[in-house]
Amino acid sequence: MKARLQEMLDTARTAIAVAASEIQLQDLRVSLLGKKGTLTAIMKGMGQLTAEERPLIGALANEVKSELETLIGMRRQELSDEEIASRLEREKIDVTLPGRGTIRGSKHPITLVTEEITEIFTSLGFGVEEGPEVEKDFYNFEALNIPKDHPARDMQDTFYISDDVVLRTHTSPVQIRTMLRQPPPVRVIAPGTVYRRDSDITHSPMFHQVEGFLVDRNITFGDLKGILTTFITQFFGEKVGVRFRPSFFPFTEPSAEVDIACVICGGKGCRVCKNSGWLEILGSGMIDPEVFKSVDYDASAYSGFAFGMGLERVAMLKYGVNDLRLFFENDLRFLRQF
Ligand code: 2NL
Repeated sequence: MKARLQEMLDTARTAIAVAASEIQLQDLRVSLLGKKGTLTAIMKGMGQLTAEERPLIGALANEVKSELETLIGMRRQELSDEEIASRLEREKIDVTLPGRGTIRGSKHPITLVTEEITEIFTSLGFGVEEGPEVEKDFYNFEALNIPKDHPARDMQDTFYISDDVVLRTHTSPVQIRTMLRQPPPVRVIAPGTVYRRDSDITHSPMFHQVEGFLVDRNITFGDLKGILTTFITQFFGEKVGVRFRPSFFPFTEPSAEVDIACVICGGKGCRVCKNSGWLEILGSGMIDPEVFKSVDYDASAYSGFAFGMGLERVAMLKYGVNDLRLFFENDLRFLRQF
């Protein structure tokens, strides 16, 4: 029995040393030391031993058992350490790697100039109004003293929805609605999308405008010049040259177009300013008494000025964009630059 115990110990040592997993080790433990295991099987022979041999073999069996338990415990610890080490290796992350970063969009240049213009005028006390893009003929034309036979009403320029409904050709109808809603004093700008039947390299059938007006007692052309000069110098820079040039609009009298010194050549003359040294950026004037009549304002007690500008043009000059179509193509290589 002693030899069998010794032999079992030797075989078991090797088996424990090569056990490749904790499950294998557990199975091994059951087959060696369990109720139906090798050790139990050997000990069944105890009955045949003499009274002197029995305690010796019993002690030896206990030693074998306790040695195997120690070996199994050590091997279990080894396997568990190996598993932890291999998981640490497999699941290693480099916390110093840079993050992937969030891809951020950017604002469209037309949005940027709209916001900047709005900021300048609100700081001068103007409110901001919006209105419908599909308009009654009355708000778009009639109330603005644009008579039925005026060239601006020509089928070539206006999108007609029906006989007396159009896509607004400017944001003036927003201002007419504002005046019909509230009495003077009032100062408001109206940014928005407008439509004209015009489509070539320099005209888009849908484009953007900001119009504005101010009505109060004793408003003069001096107020118009002051407000618009303040706006232009804030928008294009303190040093930019500004000039007011007589013009005509059916809804203002007198009327003036406003030019800035060419932002490309500084006034010397170039292709962009067609060698004049000046760029037109605004139309303006003192609101015609005929318009006041349409909105029931008392023209003998109140006066006011109004102005309008095209945002694509302003954005082209401000950002040095040389092709109008870039604003409508939504090419990300263009849009990402703003
Ligand atoms: C231009 C010219 C202008 C106005 C717009 C206006 C509005 C009302 C009454 C009187 Cl409700 N006038 N708007 C006045 C003068 C010029 O725009 O060249 N726009 C791009």
